[in-house]
Amino acid sequence: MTFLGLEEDPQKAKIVFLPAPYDATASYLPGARFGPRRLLEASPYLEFFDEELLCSYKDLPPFLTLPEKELPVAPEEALRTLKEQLAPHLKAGRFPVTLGGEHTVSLAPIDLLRQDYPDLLVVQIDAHADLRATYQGSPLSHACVMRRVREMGAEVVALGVRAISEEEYLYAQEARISLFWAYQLKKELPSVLKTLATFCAQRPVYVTIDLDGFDPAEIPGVGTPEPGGLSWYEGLAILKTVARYQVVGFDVVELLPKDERSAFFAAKLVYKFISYLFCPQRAFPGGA
Ligand SMILES: [Mn+2]
Repeated sequence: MTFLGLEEDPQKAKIVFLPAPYDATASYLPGARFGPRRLLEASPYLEFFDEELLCSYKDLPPFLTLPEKELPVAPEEALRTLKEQLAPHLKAGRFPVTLGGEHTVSLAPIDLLRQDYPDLLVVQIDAHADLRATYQGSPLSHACVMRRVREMGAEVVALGVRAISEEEYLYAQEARISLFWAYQLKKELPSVLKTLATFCAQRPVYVTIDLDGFDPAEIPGVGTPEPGGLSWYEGLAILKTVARYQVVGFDVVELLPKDERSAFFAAKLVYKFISYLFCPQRAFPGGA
């Protein structure tokens, strides 16, 4: 199974898709392990021509979709397996796109990329801060993932957050994590994007997209649907802004594909972001 259902030539590939079918620490609704497969299955049904950028996959660098590997239940072992699978492709200079799976899987590409980009900035789209020290007894849980990222030394900017514990809030202040609440994005998106751009201009950027950052009315197929999330176009405005800078990888996680439209939404989001990053036209009508 390949992204967009295309025939791929591994020698030529510049963009690599890593399926990460993992949901062992899911707390509310399990099933994100089926996310990568459903996203890939939906992807051939996308319209390949992009009406905004006036380009298609033929204008983009060639893709390679890695085979989906069954992952061990223990998170540290699952992460090790993912890193082993991805590492040779990073060495070959390929741009990594990780498809989740629960949010914990982001630690694999981020850990690897930090070796090449020690000053990495991680831009997070998410309903939750994911800054707990531990969750249900585990430090390697979807609810702790961004705390682990911060502890690795990466700067973190989170957008769309609307569910946070007091502990996480205090940690975010102490660790100087920039949080842009969902209500702020709704009210003052242009000024948030301006601030985001100043962060991204300074260092290489990794983007982690937890699909629950979007509104569950648009994408109900997530593990923890929080009301009041980003619209499709608000999310695209964020990705367009970030795409103007040095993005070195991204992931789309927490797809819990219990309906068709959520997998389609996720597949289209992946295609859109890749197009923003790599389409040579990058016309960006409407401004970004
Ligand atoms: Mn998350």
